[in-house]
Amino acid sequence: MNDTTDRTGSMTAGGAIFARLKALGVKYVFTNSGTDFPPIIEGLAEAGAKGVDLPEPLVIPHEHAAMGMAHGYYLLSGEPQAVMLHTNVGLSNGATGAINAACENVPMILMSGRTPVTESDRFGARTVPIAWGQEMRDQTALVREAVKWDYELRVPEQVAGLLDRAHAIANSTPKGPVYLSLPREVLCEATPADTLSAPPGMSPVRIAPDHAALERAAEILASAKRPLVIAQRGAGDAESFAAFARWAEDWSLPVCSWWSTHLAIATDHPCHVGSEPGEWLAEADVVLVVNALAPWWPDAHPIPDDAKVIHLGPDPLFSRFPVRNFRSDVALAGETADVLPALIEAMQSRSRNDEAIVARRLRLDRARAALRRDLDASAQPTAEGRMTKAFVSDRLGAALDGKTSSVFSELGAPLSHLLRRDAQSWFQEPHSGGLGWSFPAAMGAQLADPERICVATMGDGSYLFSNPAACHQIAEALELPVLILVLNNEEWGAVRGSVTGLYPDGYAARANTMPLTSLSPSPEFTRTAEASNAWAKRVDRAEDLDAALNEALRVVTEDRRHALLDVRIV
Ligand SMILES: Cc1ncc(C[n+]2csc(CCOP(=O)(O)OP(=O)(O)O)c2C)c(N)n1
Ligand SMILES: [Mg+2]
Repeated sequence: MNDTTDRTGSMTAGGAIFARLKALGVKYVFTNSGTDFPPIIEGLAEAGAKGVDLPEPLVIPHEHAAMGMAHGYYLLSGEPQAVMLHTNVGLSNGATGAINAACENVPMILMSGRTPVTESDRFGARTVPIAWGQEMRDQTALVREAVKWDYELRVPEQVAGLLDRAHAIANSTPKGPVYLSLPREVLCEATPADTLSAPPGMSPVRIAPDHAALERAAEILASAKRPLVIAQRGAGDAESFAAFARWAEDWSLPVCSWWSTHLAIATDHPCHVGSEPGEWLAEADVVLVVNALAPWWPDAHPIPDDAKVIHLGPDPLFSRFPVRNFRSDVALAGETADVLPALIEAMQSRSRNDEAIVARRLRLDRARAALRRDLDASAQPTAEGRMTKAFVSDRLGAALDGKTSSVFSELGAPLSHLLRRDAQSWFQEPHSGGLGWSFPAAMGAQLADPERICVATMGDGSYLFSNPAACHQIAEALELPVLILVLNNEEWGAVRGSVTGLYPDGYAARANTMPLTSLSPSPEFTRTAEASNAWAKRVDRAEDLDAALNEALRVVTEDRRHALLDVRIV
C-alpha cells in the first residue's frame, strides 16, 4: 500500500489511466511496454492491490500486432479500444496500424509514453541514455495525420477528463483513432482517485441523416430504371444487413462488391452481381454508393454523364482524403446502420416502376447464372493439380458453410469465390493496405468472440509483414485458436500484377525474373508456427486441401489450438 494514496485518496496517474479506461468500457489494453512504463506498471500493481476495477492489460510483443488486434476486436464487438505503446519508437511501429484504423473508421485510444523531459532532480527524470535518444520535437507527428484528435497529458489531474474526451471524439461519427502522449514525470505523480469510476463525462456524437436529403435520395432511387448499388464497408449492423438484403430483393437492385472490405450482402444473394461494376455502371442512371472510399476505377469504369450518384456513410465525402472527386449529387451522412434503414423506410411510400423492376429481375437472374458459371470455371485447380487463390477460396467457403465464422483476408482467399452469408463474416485489409493486418485482426476478433471460428487468410508476403513469430507467440500465450491460411506463391504477386498492369509488354514483364517481387526461397512457415505450439501442415496439391481444411477446423474448434496451413499456390 502506498502511504500517499491512503492519506489523500489519490492514485499514481499511470494506474489512474487504466481505472478510467475501465469506466469508459474498455476491456483489454493492448500493450507493448518500455522504460517509460515504471509508473504504468507500478500504478497497475497499486490499483490491483487496492481492488480497483481495471481492464486487462495484455502483453503484445509487436506494436503492429497490438494495433491489428484492437482493430479486429472492434470489428466484432463494436466496443471501444485502447492501445498503449512505448515512446516514439513504439509509436512508429504502430503508425501503420493507426493509418489502417483511420482508413476504416475504427475508434481507438492510442497512447504512447513520452520520454522524460527533465534530466535530473525530479521523480521520473531521465536515467539511461535512451531517454535522450527517444526525445522528439513533435512525437505526435508520427501519427497526427491518422488521428482525429491528439494531446499530451500535462498534469495528472487531467487523466479522467482527457480520456473521456478522447473516447467521445474517437467514437463520434465518423469514428477513428485518437492519440494521447504520456510523459513519464506526469505519470509518476498522484491524481485524485475518487472520481475515476464515475460514468463518462462526455457522450460520443452520432450524426443522424438529413431528412430532406433522404427524401431526395429515395425519390431518385425509386424512379431509377437501371440503378446500381456499390457497397464496400458493409451494410451496418446485423439488422440493417438483413434489411438491406430484403430491400435489394424487393426492388431488384444490383449490388456490387468492388474491393469490399466488409460484407454488405451474401455472396450468393440473387442481387449480388460480384465485384466488377464496369458493365452495370456503363448504363446506370442512378448509383448508390454505400460507404465506399473509391467506389469505382475512374479510368476503367466510365459512368453516363447524366447518372445521379448518391453517397451514404459516416463521411460521404471522405473529407480526410485530399483527392477524391467522385461525383456526389446527394450525400447522406451518418452511421450506415442508421442511414440505410432510414433510406429503406423513405422508399416504402414511393411509387414503384414495376415494369423496370421486373426487367431488372430478369437481367439479374441472367447475370447471376453467368457469374456462377464463370466462378465455377475459374475455381478449378490447374491441369497439374496445383492450386489457385480462387480454388482455395471456393473450398474454404464450402468448409465453413453453416459454421459461425469470420474470414480476415489480406491478399488471401478472394471474396469473389468465397461463400459468405452473414454480417461480420468477411473482412479484408483496409484500403490503406498496411500489410500484416489480418493475422492480428483475426486474433483480436477471436478474443472478442471466443466461440466464433476466426480465419486469417493472407499471402506469404502479408504473413511475413505480420511479424509471424510475435503473432504465433500471442496466439499461444492468449490461447486464441485462430486458423491461419497462408496462400504461398513465393512472391509479392500483387506487385508483379501492378507492374504488368502498367507495362504489359515492358522489359520487366518479359524478364525471366521480375525485379523486386520474389520471396523465394520461402521459409517453411509450418515450423515458425510449430515453434509456438500451433498445429501446422503444408499443402501442395489440390486434392489434399479439403482434408487439411477439415482437420485444421477440428483442431481450432475441438483442441482449441491455433493452426496454420501453408497452402502452396501458383
Ligand atoms: C506495410 C506494407 N509494405 C509494403 C506494401 C506494398 N505491397 C502491396 S501488395 C504487396 C505484396 C503482397 O504479397 P503477398 O501477401 O504475398 O500477396 P500476393 O500478391 O503474392 O498474393 C506489397 C509488398 C504494403 N501494402 N504494405
Ligand atoms: Mg505472395
